[in-house]
Formats: sequence, C-alpha cells, structure tokens
Amino acid sequence: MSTPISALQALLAQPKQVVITTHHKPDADALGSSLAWAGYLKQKGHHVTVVTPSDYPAFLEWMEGNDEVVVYDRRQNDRQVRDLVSRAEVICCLDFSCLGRINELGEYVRQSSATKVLIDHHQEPEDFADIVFSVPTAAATAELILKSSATWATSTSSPRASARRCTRAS
Ligand SMILES: [Mn+2]
Repeated sequence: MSTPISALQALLAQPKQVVITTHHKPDADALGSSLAWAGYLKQKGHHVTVVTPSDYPAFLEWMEGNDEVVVYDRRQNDRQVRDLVSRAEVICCLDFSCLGRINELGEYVRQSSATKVLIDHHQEPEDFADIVFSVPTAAATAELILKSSATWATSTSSPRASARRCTRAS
C-alpha cells in the first residue's frame, strides 16, 4: 500500500513547478516550515515559490529565503499569483487545514489542476488534498517537515540509500 511519503516521493521524482503556501498572517511555524520545505525541494531540483496569502510580522523576515517570498496582495499582484497557482504542478499547503484560511488564494488553489499536498497538524482537515500528512499530535508543522525530509532521506527508494545498499552488497 502506498504511504503519503512514498506518494510524495513518486510525485516529486522529477523536477516540478511547486508552489508552497501557508495560512493567513503566517506565524513562525507557518513561514519557517514553508521556507524549510522550499529549501529542501530546491535542493532536489524543483522550481519552488512560496506564496503567503497575506503579509506577516517583520520579526520573521530574518528567515533564509524570505526575500523570495511572494506576498499576495489583491490590488498588487493578483494576476501574478493566480498564474503561479494555475501553472503549478504541485501545491503544498502547510500549517492550515481548510482552504478558507488562505482567503482568495483558497479558490485559486481549489481550481488549480496541480496535485495538492497537505502537511499540517491542525484538527479535522478539509478534504481537498491528494496527498495528506495530517498529524494533530505533532507539536508544529515544522516537526512534520523535519520528519518527512528525514524519512525521505533515509528511505530505501532514494538514490543515496540505493547506492549505500549496493556498496554494502559488493
Ligand atoms: Mn501556524
């Protein structure tokens, strides 16, 4: 049976256009996990854009990758964001469980033909995503990002793990 992590690995086996988004008025977990996940996927060769549905406090701007975040503003960049979301092949939704939490972006995400991935620790996720990591017992979405990337890195289906197996066998 395929697990969410194996489904995600299959989905992201080739470089993809990825949009990562998180909830309205992102907090440290929302923005931090989005930027960490973006960095991880970029290392794997994906083209990644983090889009936030609103601005966020200046005290979060120190985070690595902050300069490349697209902050949605209906009057400033509606067209750009709508195009980004509709062209995405994969949309990762982090740290929220229903599309109502991302304002106008929610409708754009719903209408996009991208494969949607939900990574979240809130209760009762809305049924909109194709691959779901919903773990209400997790302390933070960042914990799920760390565990997902660690599981991925050590998975036997990753090239590095396969290479290690081959080395041991020889
Ligand atoms: Mn949050």
